[in-house]
Amino acid sequence: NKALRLEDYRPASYLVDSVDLRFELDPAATLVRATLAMRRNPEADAKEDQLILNGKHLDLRSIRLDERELDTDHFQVDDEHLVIEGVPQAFTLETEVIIHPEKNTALEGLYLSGGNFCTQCEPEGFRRITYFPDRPDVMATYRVTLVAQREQFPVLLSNGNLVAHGDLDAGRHFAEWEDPFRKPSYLFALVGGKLSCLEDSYTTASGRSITLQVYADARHLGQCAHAMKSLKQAMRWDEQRFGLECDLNQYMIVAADDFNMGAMENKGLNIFNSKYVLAASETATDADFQNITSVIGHEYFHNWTGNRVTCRDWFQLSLKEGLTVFRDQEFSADMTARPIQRISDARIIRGPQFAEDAGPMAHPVRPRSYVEINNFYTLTVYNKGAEVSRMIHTLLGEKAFRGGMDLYFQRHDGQAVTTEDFVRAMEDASGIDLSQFRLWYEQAGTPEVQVERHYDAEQKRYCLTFTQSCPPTPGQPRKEPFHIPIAVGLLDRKGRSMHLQLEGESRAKETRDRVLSLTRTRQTFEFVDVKQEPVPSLLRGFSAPVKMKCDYADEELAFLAGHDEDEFNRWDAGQQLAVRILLRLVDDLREGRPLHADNRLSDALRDTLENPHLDRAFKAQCLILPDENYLADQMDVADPSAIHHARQWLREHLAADLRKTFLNTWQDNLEADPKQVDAATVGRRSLKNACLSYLSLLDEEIFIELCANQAQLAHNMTDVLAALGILTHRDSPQREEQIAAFYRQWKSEPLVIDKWLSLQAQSSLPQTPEIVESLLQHEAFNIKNPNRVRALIGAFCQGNPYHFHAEDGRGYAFLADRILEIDSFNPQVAARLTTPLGRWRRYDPKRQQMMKAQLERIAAREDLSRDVGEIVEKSLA
Ligand code: HT7
Ligand code: ZN
Repeated sequence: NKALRLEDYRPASYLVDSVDLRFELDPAATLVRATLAMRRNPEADAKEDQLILNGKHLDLRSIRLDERELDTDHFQVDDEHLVIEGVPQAFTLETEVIIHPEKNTALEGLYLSGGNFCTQCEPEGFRRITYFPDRPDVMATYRVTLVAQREQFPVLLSNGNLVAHGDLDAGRHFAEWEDPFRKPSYLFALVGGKLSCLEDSYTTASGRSITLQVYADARHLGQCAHAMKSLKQAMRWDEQRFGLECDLNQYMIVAADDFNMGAMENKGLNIFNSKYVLAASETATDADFQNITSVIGHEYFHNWTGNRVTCRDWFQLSLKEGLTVFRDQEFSADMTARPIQRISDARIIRGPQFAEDAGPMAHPVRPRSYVEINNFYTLTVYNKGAEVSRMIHTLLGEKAFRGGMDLYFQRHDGQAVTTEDFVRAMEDASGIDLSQFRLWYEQAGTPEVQVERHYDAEQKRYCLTFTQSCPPTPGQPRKEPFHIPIAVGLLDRKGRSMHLQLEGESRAKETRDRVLSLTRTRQTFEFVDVKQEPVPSLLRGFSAPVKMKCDYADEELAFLAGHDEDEFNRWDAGQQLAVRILLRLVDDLREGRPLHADNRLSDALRDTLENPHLDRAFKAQCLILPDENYLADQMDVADPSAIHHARQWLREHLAADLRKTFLNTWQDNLEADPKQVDAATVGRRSLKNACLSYLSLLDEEIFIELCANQAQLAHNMTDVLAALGILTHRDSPQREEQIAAFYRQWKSEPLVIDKWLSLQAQSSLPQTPEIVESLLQHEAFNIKNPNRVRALIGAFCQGNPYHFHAEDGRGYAFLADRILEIDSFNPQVAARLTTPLGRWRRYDPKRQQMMKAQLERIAAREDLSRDVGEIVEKSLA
């Protein structure tokens, strides 16, 4: 499998001006007739007359060039291409192919979900529909005719505007759609089937009315209101924050049960994993509601960052994804609470993204090569990419960043461009030099920043010296220093932020919070007129995706956790303190020493819980101890078992220490209206359930009874799941009863059953591996459905490190078996499951050997997909 390299990019030899597509939709055999108006690309280097089109799993029926049938002497077809020799400067190409949606289990191209036709074309699915130059820099207008049996497929949708529809012979009907915007093939979509629609309208800032439609199966129509509300909020937000208005007459969202990822921003016809559309407070958790808001926002924001301005090639993926994640994070922060959103963003970066940066698949935000592009829809491209946009925002400020966005659209609307074009627009609009900053796109790995501090009491000077380094990553043994924005504050003894004045500056500015630009390997910032030795608050708001290392004393962390004005850092200080305590406990456990309590964390948490000025949702976040995967990443050699027991021990210790505070807080927050999902009610629910989870660790049956009652009687899924989640770790009759009752109640709601599967997969009970094996055979499980796979297999292998890394290696064998099984029908999903095995270097020699053995077993499979092949090969390299 050959790698593609960024430096090999060449413009397409032929362009497509317009596309006319006719689909005769039939689950077993769909006929696709494509008429392409093509011409030689004046920008192409070679003046060849050979036309190469992409095409995969297509049964070619006929080819006509300028209305003349081509015979087999004039073209060649292989598994991936159609090559036509001797084409003229400009011509019309007509192809007819048959495809087989019913057999499409890879869920790329045209496939069936719940009996409905739908498509997924990004990144390279269009080539599974018809022969085409399937690359994002070939943009065309589309006219699409869909023909199908009316009875079975009453709704027929595609991008753009409906221009004609009507009945045909033999029970068939048709719909004709025209999309006036030029678009790359990856944004093409069609949907056909039995769907109901929630309709509304939106009036843009300039007064245009847009029809909004959310399509789902009839029985789920009542669960579409939150998606609709989120869409309208996103439209308003983008007008207000970025001055960007929706350009469509009709905006459609369709919920599909079988979907490889979260959602897809096809022009005017977004297709969503139903998980990110459907929600009611009885069936979806507060987190589900928030995810829906953010994914609906994300896909909508793509209409400008991705669709109006798209990517030149897939190496530029973060141009649209990183920027759009930044936009959706900002949107969610405005819809809920900014510090909570930031904590959730940072959890992803510091957990799985840093792990990706430290693993075998580490790659820059703009990768330089790939074997299978589907493997590069990663946390690095998406979430680190968002951090890169955010850092530009931090360095430029809101006004200049907005100026950069305006200039970017002014220059590039309707074009397929690069991350370089984006950075240049930011530079030109702001006058700020981002040359060194560009390294964030080019260099992989997580920078580490070591801090030294020095206070000169006599001179009243305070120095912060930062030293940055970045570990080697595959293909990049040495790194140049990054341009790192470090937001800082200095706290006095009372916890107030001090005035910040750097050496050489006048005192005029009243600044208590500022951004330092670290650009050199080692750099000192000297603050003057510092009246007392401060405690520094560093990397406020997580201002850069780096590991900041400061030799804080435990007391200083506790002080920051109690006083920092920056809520993110206040939370973070508590987390850092918890990590230290947990890692000491891990050491004690490994050395067979008795475990000792450390009251600093209890005291800090008590102060937080009793502080009337802090938000409830924030308090709930502070109660969540760093998770087992994150703790494993902080160790030289990860010990999943010791980590699990240490964390459990600390939770029990905190429960005992803070019993009274937890009980009071739980009681004070019981009144959370089950039907409401506003930020205040969500905060209340999260806090009372966090307290209940601690209380349940006490040896008091009453709390288990409380959980059982809550699981059985609550009318809100967050409450039900919180209680069931507690019970799932306890070997008790209540557990069995409630798990069975939950299934009986929800067995016809697959998205709810996913929660049921995940809870069981994440249980710490010793019988969990057997339960997971047996759930594979359960009537509710379907290995062909990606949501079910993620809910059971993903939750076990990524969300239950204690059992997945069982000493006998059966977790590894279990995963390898599933990867091999799934790879034979859905390589994308199989490849994503492979990540935990790729981390083998992080474990002890025995586990290393067992994990490697499973990777080798997978690698030895003859017909392995390119998707899994690339990850396994890089993991073993
Ligand atoms: N841009 C979309 C990417 C996507 C995707 C990629 C590979 C395979 C299936 C997929 N479904 C959607 C999603 C997004 O970032 O908005
Ligand atoms: Zn996206």
